[in-house]
Amino acid sequence: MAEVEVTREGGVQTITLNRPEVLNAFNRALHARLREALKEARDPEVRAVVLTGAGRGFSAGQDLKEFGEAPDVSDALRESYHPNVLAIRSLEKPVIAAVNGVCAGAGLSLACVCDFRIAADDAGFVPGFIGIGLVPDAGGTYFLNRLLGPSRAFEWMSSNRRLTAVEAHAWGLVSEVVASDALQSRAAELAAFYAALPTRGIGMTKRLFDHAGTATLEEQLELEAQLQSAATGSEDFREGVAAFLEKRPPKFSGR
Ligand code: LHQ
Repeated sequence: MAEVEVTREGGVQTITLNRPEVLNAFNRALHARLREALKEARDPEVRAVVLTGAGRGFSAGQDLKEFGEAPDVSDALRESYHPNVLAIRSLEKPVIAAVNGVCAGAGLSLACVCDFRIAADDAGFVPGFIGIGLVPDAGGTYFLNRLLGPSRAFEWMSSNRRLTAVEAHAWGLVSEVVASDALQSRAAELAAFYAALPTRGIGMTKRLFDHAGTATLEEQLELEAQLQSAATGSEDFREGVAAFLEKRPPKFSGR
């Protein structure tokens, strides 16, 4: 059985973490397969990605059995988690986390690396790290700081409190809460919606918001100007303007 399953439906690639017997905890094989899946997602025909989990968990974070075997945790993080975190951020298309169940530790970090999250009504968000004396990793402090603000992020991460999907929605951590049995169809519907939009423009919007996290106003204005110039060179820009002038719906190709 593959540790990560990949399916393609039109312009949507769905990546399913697939170790349900351990709530999709990350082991080396899962990291490696996720890396391949994220490479496949670079295909220009893929215009939106859904990341989800098999069974009743999204991911319970690091596999604590395998962790015991790691000689050096910092090297393990650099070699296994970091490339996948960076691969998601550098994908120039939306990556939607469909949080189907419990989401803990580095699994929570990974969900927060995605562009946005929707959750099943019975999903739970568990910091995990401090429960075993660790600090948040795999980008957890970077993204939670931005999503929740430093005070709320610190309070939550250090308390190890389990958050319900409804609370996560109230905090802005997830953009939608869906009945558990409707989660995958809603994720597919949302991803298909994004896959029909001007993908290059969306990819560059993602880059701009990432850049805004650390840039000065002058740097941000400059990157906006450069990427707007690139956007005006896209086929989708020409199609968007033509459709507007011809008073018809646009048909974007993603090019
Ligand atoms: C698991 C796991 C798991 C293995 C459930 N591993 N089996 C750290 C260190 C080094 C390098 C890289 O990065 C990291 C980052 C991290 O992610 S640290 C945080 C690691 N994660 C955790 O500490 C969470 C541990 N899990 C839990 O606290 C609970 O399982 C949660 C709250 C997630 C879910 O609780 P329940 O719904 O009650 O499920 P369960 O505990 O019964 O788990 C179901 C099965 O999954 C069970 O196996 P079993 O054979 O007894 O049925 C668990 O042992 C297994 N499992 N998490 N991380």
